[in-house]
This record gives sequence, structure tokens and C-alpha cells, in this order.
Amino acid sequence: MKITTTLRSTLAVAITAALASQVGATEFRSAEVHPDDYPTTLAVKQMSETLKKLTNGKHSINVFSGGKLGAEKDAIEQTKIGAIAMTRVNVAPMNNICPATMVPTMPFLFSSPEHMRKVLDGPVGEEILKSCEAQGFIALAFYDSGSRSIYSPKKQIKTLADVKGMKIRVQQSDLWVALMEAMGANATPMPYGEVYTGLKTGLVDAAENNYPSYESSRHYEVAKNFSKTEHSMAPEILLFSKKVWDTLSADDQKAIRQAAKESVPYMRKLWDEREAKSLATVKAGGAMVTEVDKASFQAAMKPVYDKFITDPKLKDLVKRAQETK
Ligand code: GTR
Repeated sequence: MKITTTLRSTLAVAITAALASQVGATEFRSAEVHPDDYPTTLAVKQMSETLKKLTNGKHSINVFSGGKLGAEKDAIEQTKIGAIAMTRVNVAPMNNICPATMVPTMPFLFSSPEHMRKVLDGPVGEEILKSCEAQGFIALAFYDSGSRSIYSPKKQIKTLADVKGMKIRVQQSDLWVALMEAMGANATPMPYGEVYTGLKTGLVDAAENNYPSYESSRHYEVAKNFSKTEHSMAPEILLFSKKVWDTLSADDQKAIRQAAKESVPYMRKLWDEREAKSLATVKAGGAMVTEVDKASFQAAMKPVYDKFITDPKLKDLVKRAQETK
């Protein structure tokens, strides 16, 4: 076939454009402790697709699932120094770093998942996200994490009195230690990846989490007594390194924010489906899910608010969250 001059120049333009779109192309690395099929992992993957579209293929995100980039506390540190661009973590390991993240962690703050979504989608949520910037993080969005309940290999908890003296694994946060101590338990902070062995070997008497984590981590295989304390709806948070952020153009920053926000409704849909599926799986696997005397747990939480929500700004955020209808 004879290549005409017009065709040749058309090809040349196309090749140049393709190359140009790759100049400065970046595949951001994002840390994730959950497996590939978990709603948070899938949501960040979807965010990557949106980001690719918005930036004509210039930027994308590579999610390192299953804790390949380390436990959440380490991933947060790596993100802060810019060694990795992004991380998806629970708000708990951010509690000591960015105090406003304690607000959505507070026990029994939200009355329902709808209430939690409304608060986090509104000005209270935006203010909390923004407040992490001073600590070196561009907090892009919150993701759902359902509500957390206590589960134990040996003991079915029914009332607050049952928790007394139990050794319970918590996330690495001073607030979480105080929360469990207010219930009368001995709090043992440890990374997520060590909880299965901790439960199995009796290093801890119990742990606490939502249904999808209880299921995907296989904690339900070693701790079959799941007591619906539903004591916190601490959400997930998507963090971008401010160090990396500051090297990007305003257009790229805008695209990243947009892609993150657009992944939220998708994540929520996956979340609702996964919660139902996980509950069915754990029940089929022999887990006993029981109600508790929730009022007794709620009544014990005042000291936690008194100790951690002292700053007027935090008090105001809590009050506005409670008043959100
Ligand atoms: C999960 C959460 C993880 C991690 C884990 C934990 O619900 O999605 O990010 O925080 O709990 O308990 O460590």
C-alpha cells in the first residue's frame, strides 16, 4: 500500500499526541489493607478509571491491596513524606494526627447510616477533611464503613457488664483505647493484619469490626460470637500526600478531587451489597449474631466525649453532626 503524504502527516500528528499525553504521566501508588474484591479497593480502582478519563490517560492509580505497602499507620507515614501518593485507611489511625477525625469516630454519634452519610456529605464532613491539610494530607473523601461491633471466640456479650476485664483489640488510636476502657475492657492496640492470629492464639479475647471486615479477614472463623454493640461508625478516609499534591497542576488536582468524589456513590452501592453478603457468609460459617443491651453501652460513653471533645471547634462539629437531620 502506498502511504500518501496526507496519511503520513496524520499518523505523525497522532503519534506525537499519544506521546505528549504520556509526558509527565503518573501512576500514583495507593495503599490498601483490604483484598482486591473489597468495596474500598474497588472504589479506588474506579477512581483511577475516572481520573484516566479526566486527564486523557495522563494520571492513574495503582492500588496495592492486602497491605502490600504496610499496615495503615505505616502507610499514613509513607503518604505524609510522599513516598506513596495515596492511602485509603480508616479514620482511627488518623485520630492522633488530625484531631477532627475523632468526630465521626465518636461512639454512638450517628443514629443511622443515612445520618452518617448526610453529615459526611455536608459542611461538617468537608471541614473535617480540610483540617487534615495542615498535617500534610489532602483528604479527598470519606467512604462508608458500616458500624462496628465486638466479637469474641469464647464469650457472647449481652450487656456492658460482660465486657469487664476482657482484652479487646483496638485500632492504633488513643481515642479507641479510651473508648474500650470506658466499657470496662483492657484495650490492646494492634495492626489489622495481626488480629486473626491474636484471636486464634488467645492474645486477645475479642476484636471489633463491621461485617465485611469480620468476614473478609476470616475473623469469624476464630471468633464466632458477634454481639451487635454497633458502638461506632468510624468511616474510611481517602488521603493524598500533600507533598505529591503540591507538584501537580491545578487542573490535575481538580481532576483528582472530582474522581475521588465520583467514587463515593459507587462505593456506597458496593458497601450495601457487601454488608448483606458478608452477614450471610458469616452466619453460614457458624457465627452467632446477637442483640445487646445497647443502652448500657451508650450510657458508659460520656467520659470519652468529656476527655476528647474539649476543643471548642470539635465541640461545635459534634453538636452540628448531632443536629443534622
Ligand atoms: C476496617 C477498616 C480498615 C481497618 C480495620 C481495622 O473496618 O476498613 O481500614 O481500619 O477495620 O480494624 O484495623
